Amino acid sequence: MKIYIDGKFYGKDEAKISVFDHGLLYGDGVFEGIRAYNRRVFKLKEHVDRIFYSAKAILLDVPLTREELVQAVVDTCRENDIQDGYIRLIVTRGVGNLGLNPYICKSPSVIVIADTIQLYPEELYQEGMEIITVPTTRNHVNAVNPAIKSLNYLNNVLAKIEAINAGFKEAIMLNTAGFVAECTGDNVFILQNKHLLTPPLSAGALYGITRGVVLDLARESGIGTDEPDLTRYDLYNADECFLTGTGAELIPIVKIDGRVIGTGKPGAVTRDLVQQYHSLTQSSGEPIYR
Ligand code: PXG
Repeated sequence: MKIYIDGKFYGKDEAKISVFDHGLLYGDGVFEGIRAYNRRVFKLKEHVDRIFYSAKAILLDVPLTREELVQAVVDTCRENDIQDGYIRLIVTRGVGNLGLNPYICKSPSVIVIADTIQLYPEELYQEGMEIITVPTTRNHVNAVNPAIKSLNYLNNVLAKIEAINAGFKEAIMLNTAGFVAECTGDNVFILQNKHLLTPPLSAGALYGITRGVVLDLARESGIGTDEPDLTRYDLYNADECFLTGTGAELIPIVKIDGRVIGTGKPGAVTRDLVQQYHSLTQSSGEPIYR
């Protein structure tokens, strides 16, 4: 495995950053999780745009242009002979001292890792997954805005721990007002009266790339979409439910907090969107090999 750090490639054991990097000391940095399918990087421009937006929000200057960042990702995939894979793009604040002040850190680092990922077992994609809501509240938008894909994921990690300790693989997080925000690493959708609904970004959700693709696919199929505030009641009474994420793709949800969703099987609209998403991932993206 070859890992990209600031323009050079290193073997897995040699790919290291300083213990004084504020990415490690304070979670001060931003990242992206990206997928490659069929020798192409899916929605690469969208991921690069989002890391620039995340960086802007934390006053971090990405040391490369958008074009150079695209190139770094593609080069890392090629260096690792990637056909299908999962890519982690990271920009850290860089080396500073033990104080919080980020302005001490003069050169942010760019890291690209190309690997594989399997978030959930295949059978759950067929049968649907059961999830719960957890006590840990999603970060308030005026604290660390969940729209920022920052290296500080403790809010999500705490919720994930609560899910796993209770015997579940993913958790729904509510915001400080009690509305549904998102899951620890996935956005959440429901189908209600033939309308596809997902929480608004203001509820404290990441502007998921997969979320955006699914909203587009639904509209193209003539399915109405909306982004209203949702409560747990809305989830429990949904006709269908699924989660979206780069790693998870679309995964059907059939039970939430013990309530059976719809028929208890993945719904027809969900299954149709899964099909459409798969064909899109197979047929589009930034080519790795010319
Ligand atoms: N919400 C959050 C909080 C995320 O971290 C998504 C939604 C889905 O966004 P995209 O753009 O991928 O459709 C994410 C991204 C994991 C893991 O191990 C998940 C993500 C990132 C890193 C790790 O579950 N999901």
